[in-house]
Amino acid sequence: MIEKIVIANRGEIALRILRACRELGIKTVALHSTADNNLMHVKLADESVCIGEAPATSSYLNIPAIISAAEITDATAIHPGYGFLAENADFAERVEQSGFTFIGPTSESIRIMGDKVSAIEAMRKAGVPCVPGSNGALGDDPETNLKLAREIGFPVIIKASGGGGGKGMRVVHTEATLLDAISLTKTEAGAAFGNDSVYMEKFLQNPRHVEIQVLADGKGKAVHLGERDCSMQRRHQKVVEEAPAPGISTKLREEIGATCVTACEQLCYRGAGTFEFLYEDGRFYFIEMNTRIQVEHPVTEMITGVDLVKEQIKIAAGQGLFLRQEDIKLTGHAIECRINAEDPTTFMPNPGKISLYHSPGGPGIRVDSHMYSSYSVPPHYDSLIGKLIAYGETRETAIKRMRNALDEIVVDGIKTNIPLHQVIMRDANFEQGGTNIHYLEKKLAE
Ligand code: MV4
Repeated sequence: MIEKIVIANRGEIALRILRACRELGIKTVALHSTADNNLMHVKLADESVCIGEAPATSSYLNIPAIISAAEITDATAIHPGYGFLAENADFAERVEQSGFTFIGPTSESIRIMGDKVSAIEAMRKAGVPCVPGSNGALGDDPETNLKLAREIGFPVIIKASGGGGGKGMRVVHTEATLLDAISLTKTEAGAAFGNDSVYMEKFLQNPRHVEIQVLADGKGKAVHLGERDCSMQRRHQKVVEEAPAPGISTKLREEIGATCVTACEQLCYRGAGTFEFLYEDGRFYFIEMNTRIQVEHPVTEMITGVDLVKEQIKIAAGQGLFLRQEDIKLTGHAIECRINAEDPTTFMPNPGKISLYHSPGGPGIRVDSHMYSSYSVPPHYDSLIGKLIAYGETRETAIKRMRNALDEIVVDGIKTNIPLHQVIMRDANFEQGGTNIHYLEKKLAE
């Protein structure tokens, strides 16, 4: 087994990784910036190393500093969490070249999935349903591109191959604007990602964002853990997630899940992964694959009873995957509210000192947070300060528990989006279930 893990992240996920390590009897090294001396997991870790100044580029994105810290502490593995370097193939490669275990997929898998054109190509070959589109990078012949768009049918969307998560895309409604949109997106992509390759897809007007969680052993064996619905979002930031997705039948889940498993097996994928789909009119369309543990992983853990972070570590340690598909049973319903240090009406970040924190509780309530009374939320990073997760035998029960938890939780001294969650949890359409990716933004505009 791995003896000592470097946690190359901060905040709630660093604490989540530390908790998994504790359960597995693995020692922990917390890496942190000068702004993060007082993080909860830094206090709890066996060892800690300050790796740089507050800006992430000096610390959490500083590859030599992270590898040096692993060397001086005699760690054997590095967990990247999410964000920062989690999906940086060069980082994964340098971790392994330096003799450490990267807790995640191979750098090759990360590289393939990081390039959206190659990810889609790999998925199409593996039989995963994709959005009708160019099936590859666009060339620069105007007539060919116009013909392609006509065949796909307007509206189409031009996406940067090096983008993802909402960066570098442009919707095109008419033939007249297509060629300019392609050149603009190419220019922007070149500047933003150092890769001006773009591709075209049919633009789906009212989809839901439904994603499938997988675990794979890297030797051709994989399982899926059902889906999450992450449609409740604003400007590509997820606000509420839930599992299972309302209205997905067992048959459809098993079908799309089995397809993802086959793809993992064909690609010899290793570790935890998420297949992102757009879901519209009862059909799934693959858009991207995430090669990390995701923020919203707890809702899957709640309905499956599987500890995804522990599984990531066990797979990285070479223990393989003991879970079989038939062992994975989805029970009940789980909802996650992301708690951000931000103004609930303007969405502006609102860092500062938490004068008082009181955690909610009761049956089915889980809190993944590094918050405590007197903790100061630094201004340098993402504003996520915690995740409130409610589980219930039914979706109705989960919603009721979430409402109670939101009414119980106290976070004083800074503004948070808790009031927004209180509104969403009492929204009639949310209660109904199955709202699409535009729902929250439309509601907020009213
Ligand atoms: C799309 C789409 C509609 N049609 N692709 C945005 C983030 C990135 N992961 C992909 N995105 C989209 N791709 C086609 N062909 C709409 C979106 C999209 C979206 C997707 C998921 C969650 C929220 C979204 C918000 C706006 C647009």
